[in-house]
Amino acid sequence: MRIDVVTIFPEYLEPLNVSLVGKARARGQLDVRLHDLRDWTHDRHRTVDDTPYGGGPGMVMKPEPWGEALDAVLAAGPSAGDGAPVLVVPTPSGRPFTQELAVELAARPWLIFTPARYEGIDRRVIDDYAERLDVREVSIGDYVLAGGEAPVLVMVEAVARLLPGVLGNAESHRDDSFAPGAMAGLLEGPVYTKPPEWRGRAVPEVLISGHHGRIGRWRRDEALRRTSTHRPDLVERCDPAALDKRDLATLAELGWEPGPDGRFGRASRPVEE
Ligand code: JAH
Repeated sequence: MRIDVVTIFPEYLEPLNVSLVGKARARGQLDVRLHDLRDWTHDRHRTVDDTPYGGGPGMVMKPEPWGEALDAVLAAGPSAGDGAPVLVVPTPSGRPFTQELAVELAARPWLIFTPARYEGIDRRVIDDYAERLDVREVSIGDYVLAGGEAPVLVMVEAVARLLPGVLGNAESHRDDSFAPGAMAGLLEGPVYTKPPEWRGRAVPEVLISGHHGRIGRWRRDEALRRTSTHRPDLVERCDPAALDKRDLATLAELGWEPGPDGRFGRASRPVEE
């Protein structure tokens, strides 16, 4: 896979040289190219921002450097026919970045990321490239950062680990909480390793029992408990058909019951008018 990133802070993306992504690059599984947006400015101060039309706080990224940068990156990309790029624009006003989107992006041959700073990029840039490219405005969560570089690090790692041959067996992704179908969209429960006792805390007996049936059941109950506590929205969204009798009993103990719509709700929820 080829990934281009256009940014005014290429040094912010140094972590792409490390660990899983760095190794994938060293092995030739991932070709990441960083570009300094200021290389496509023409004034003494290498200006990339200007005041917003209509007034208001902050600055907006000028369209011309982005247009020249993206045209140059597109012209220097993998040979035509190898597949059109997806343009990924991190923004707090984007669609949520999910495991599903990571899987979709991992199947594409070429991604171009355009992390902004200030109040974002002049709208016309996104609108212009959306006429020619698959453009995805994406948010990695409901908080505001100082720019899109950290989200690029997040998204590149989420995508890179899905590429063929990047993850070793020890870290295989079958059981990822958000892997489609893994645990019916549940969060993973706790994990333990040696020693069997640490600071007076024992590893749950069942995990040392060797009873694989009981272990699987215990893990599923823990996953349900954790999901109920941390992500009740995932329980509400969960397909009851993906759950067995024991799951339903555990959820009932946690205060959940299937509603008339077949979805889960808290048992004592008020009846809707
Ligand atoms: C902030 C440009 N979803 C997290 C996120 C993504 C992007 C930005 N902030 C938060 C951002 C300033 C300028 C992008």
